[in-house]
Amino acid sequence: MKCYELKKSFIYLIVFINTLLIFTNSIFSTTGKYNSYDWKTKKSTGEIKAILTRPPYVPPSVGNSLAAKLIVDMEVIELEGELTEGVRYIYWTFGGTVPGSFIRTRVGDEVEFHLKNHPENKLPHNIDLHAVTGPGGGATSSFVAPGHKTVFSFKTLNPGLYVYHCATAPVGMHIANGMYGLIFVEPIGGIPKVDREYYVMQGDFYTKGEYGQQGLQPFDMKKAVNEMADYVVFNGKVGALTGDNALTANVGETIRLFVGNGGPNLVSSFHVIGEIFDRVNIEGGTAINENVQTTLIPAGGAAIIEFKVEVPGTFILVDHSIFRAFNKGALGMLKVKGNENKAIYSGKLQEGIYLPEGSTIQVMPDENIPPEVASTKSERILTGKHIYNRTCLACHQLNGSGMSNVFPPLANSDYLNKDVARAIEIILKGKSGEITVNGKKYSSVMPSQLLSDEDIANVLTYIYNSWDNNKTYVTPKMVKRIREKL
Ligand code: HEC
Ligand SMILES: [Cu+2]
Repeated sequence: MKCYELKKSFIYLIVFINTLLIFTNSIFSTTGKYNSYDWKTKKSTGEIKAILTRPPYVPPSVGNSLAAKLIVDMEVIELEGELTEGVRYIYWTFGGTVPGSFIRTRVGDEVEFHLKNHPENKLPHNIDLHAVTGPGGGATSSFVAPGHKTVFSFKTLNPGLYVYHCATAPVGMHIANGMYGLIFVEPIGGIPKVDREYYVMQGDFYTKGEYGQQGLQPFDMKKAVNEMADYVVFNGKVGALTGDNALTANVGETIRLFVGNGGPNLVSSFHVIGEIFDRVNIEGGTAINENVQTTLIPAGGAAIIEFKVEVPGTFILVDHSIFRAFNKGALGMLKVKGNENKAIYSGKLQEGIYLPEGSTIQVMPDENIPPEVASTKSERILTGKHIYNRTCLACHQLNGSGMSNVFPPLANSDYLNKDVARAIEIILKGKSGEITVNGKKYSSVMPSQLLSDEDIANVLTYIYNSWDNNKTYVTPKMVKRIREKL
């Protein structure tokens, strides 16, 4: 009897200690900010100021901490920025960036949202968060004129990755100018830890001038209504995720991409060249699809994408509506460093890099095209032009103009004109690493081109004798000599 009582109280003690441990753990651990707890109502009274991050960064996980009152402080800022090199645009932003600051919260949080409209702004704005259960997703309560602020609150009922955006008339125009971002509501207990998390959001832009037309470009309402986008970009501008701005990772790491699509019009066929998504939270919800090549992200929608990187190289993020990627800017990069794994990927390419689609032309021998014979300089120029259009144009663009931050120009290129042997070598071997062309840095990948000596001589003669280059005449003999030395 006595023994039994002792055992019972011992069990009580254990249970008590355990409960205490669990409480202190959830109150003090993970973020270290949850330090108020109302013992009567058994609710956290913690008021936490939300950590907001600019793209491509994501705030730290909130893990399995208790729900709390989360203060989100966001400012609407209208500012001039660069859509691509030499093209200025007036962006309207949540927090000064496109997409707007990333908000991370958890199910059960009471979010107190402070929206400020900077006094120097010209227009009123508001916010509609898809994570809100309530009229207008908050839009009806958050309309705010320049120089004012508004506060409203909501409870996060559903976990998931949600888009937020401005919903002030004309709604399409506010979104087209960059007023969108993501809010992630973690499920109870949090989500599995990964090595790296990034924030990527697609958007389409409509300008008075065509793609690349220089100067300050006003918004074009007619093109927007007709859904004729001039730019389709990740994170607000061409090249926001290329070159020095590329996302980075190491071999063996697991990456989680929080990908949204602000639209206003276009649906994204999101794809990473050379990777397969191990897991995708479809449309940002709870359902997980596995082993996905391309995931559809609706305008005003999102997806959580996870994959492990097994081999080094540059992996290209695209909207696989592919002209958008190569001609309108929807192209980003994930640079993975580490040791090669020949069992998973080996090939004649350097660093195990997967060829972007634009270059499949070179890998397939031109079986159906009879070889064109050229013996004079002018014949080489003519033949070279056909080779250029088939082989190089996809990247270096019409008239050798290149694409800012991604593909260097061949027109009037100081780099090209300085050294013929080097140019021949680049075509034979491909090129990666940083180079400077006409004062601008490029750090990208050109795959080797499977062309004959004859073809290389012709295409280079064409390029050297076009677009203000220095008129060098390249012969098959010159190419042969360099090929033999490689
Ligand atoms: C898949 C895209 C792609 C294709 C196709 C391609 N290039 Fe390139 N090219 C690049 C990139 C990217 C660079 C810069 C590499 C770097 O940053 O190190 C480059 C660099 C160059 C350069 C040196 C830089 C300059 O601007 O003078 C030359 C010359 C060149 N390419 C010629 C060609 C020719 C000729 C062809 C066709 C036979 C061709 N390229 C096909 C992507 C491509
Ligand atoms: Cu607005």
